[in-house]
Amino acid sequence: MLINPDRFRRSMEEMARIGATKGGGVNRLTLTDADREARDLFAAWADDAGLDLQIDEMGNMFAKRAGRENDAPPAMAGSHLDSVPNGGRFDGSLGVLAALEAVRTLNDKNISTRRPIEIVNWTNEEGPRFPPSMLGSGVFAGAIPLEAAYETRDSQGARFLDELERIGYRGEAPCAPRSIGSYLELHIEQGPALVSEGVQVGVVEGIFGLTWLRVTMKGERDHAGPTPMHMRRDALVGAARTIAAIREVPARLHPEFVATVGEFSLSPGAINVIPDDVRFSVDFRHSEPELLAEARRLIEEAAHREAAEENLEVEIQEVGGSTPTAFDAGVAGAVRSACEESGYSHRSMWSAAGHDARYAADLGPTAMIFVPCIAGKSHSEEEDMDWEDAYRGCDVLTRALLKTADS
Ligand code: HGY
Ligand code: MN
Ligand code: MN
Repeated sequence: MLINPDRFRRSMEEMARIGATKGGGVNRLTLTDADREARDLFAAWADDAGLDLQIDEMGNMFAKRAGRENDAPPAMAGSHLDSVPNGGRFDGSLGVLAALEAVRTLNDKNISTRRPIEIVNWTNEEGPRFPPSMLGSGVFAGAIPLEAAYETRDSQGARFLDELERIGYRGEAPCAPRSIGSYLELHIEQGPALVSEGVQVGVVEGIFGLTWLRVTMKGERDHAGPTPMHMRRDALVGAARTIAAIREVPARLHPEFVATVGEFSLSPGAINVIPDDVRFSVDFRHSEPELLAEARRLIEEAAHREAAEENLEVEIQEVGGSTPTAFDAGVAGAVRSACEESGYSHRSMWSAAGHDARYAADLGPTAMIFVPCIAGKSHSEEEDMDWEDAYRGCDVLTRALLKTADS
């Protein structure tokens, strides 16, 4: 291997101590103190590696290693250091710290590259605190207006901009599209394909589109006892029937189609009161835009039908979305030949998880590298991986980055 596995593992384990949870995961919601601590640690390591750190208006961090043609569009590699609530210690940090290990390796071996290399830590890749996901890369790619991102509020009413300033990461550099030579992102697969097939590396050639909705159903609060059933406007019943209908949508569209209701709240939440206000989210994904549009139609149709049935008001708000995107064959080819150089088994695949690579692909040739995680589990404290898989992924990233930085 080109890289130094022990050094890479030590950095991963030190980063995993920030926001560490009792269950072995991490809680590093974007723009919290834990996120700031992770950013500070990454900044210190970037400085130790002699990198020039730029922070932009969205808090995206770009640690630059000079290239022989230092004004050439950079070869970028990165991911994110924020997590979902009680998430895993590999999701995101693997890609940022593998890129750091790649640069440390080039420094050790005194290898220069034509292009500068930029390691990226994207702000708010995950999204649960400040939807939508991939917010920092979305603004960077010009897909999301900066002002809209700044005004986003979390469930406690905290404003994105205020939290970004509070942790001291509202940078000066413009967060706006610029040309990139290439972008590579190493990530755990977060699914079962590589593990079930015993394949070591995924050459990721594209990424699913996703849509996030928030549905509100309002009925009438009343007494659970004397209110006859035919006189009720029960928001929970309408929501429950809608959620059951949403569960049937993927099977009607495609075996790889997915839909999830992850957030749910109701009021007043008292045992003897008919609920009058229920809110829930819907996350649905696929590689074909037409199927995403059809799913949207079916979900909205179900919500309006069940609301009418129970005489409820219904509001459906889109809170995030990105279109399916094919990555670059050339960069995917660099990943493939990096696997062949090291004799790692590999297969082509698409990502059903959202990643910042989706937006990097709008600015330059992009591809991703997947490595297996245990049982394909992620977004949970049990997320885990075999360190040999982490080393192989970092090795492939380093070799592929050498190719794209000299392309
Ligand atoms: O939701 C996603 O797919 C990503 O983990 N934010
Ligand atoms: Mn991730
Ligand atoms: Mn994630």
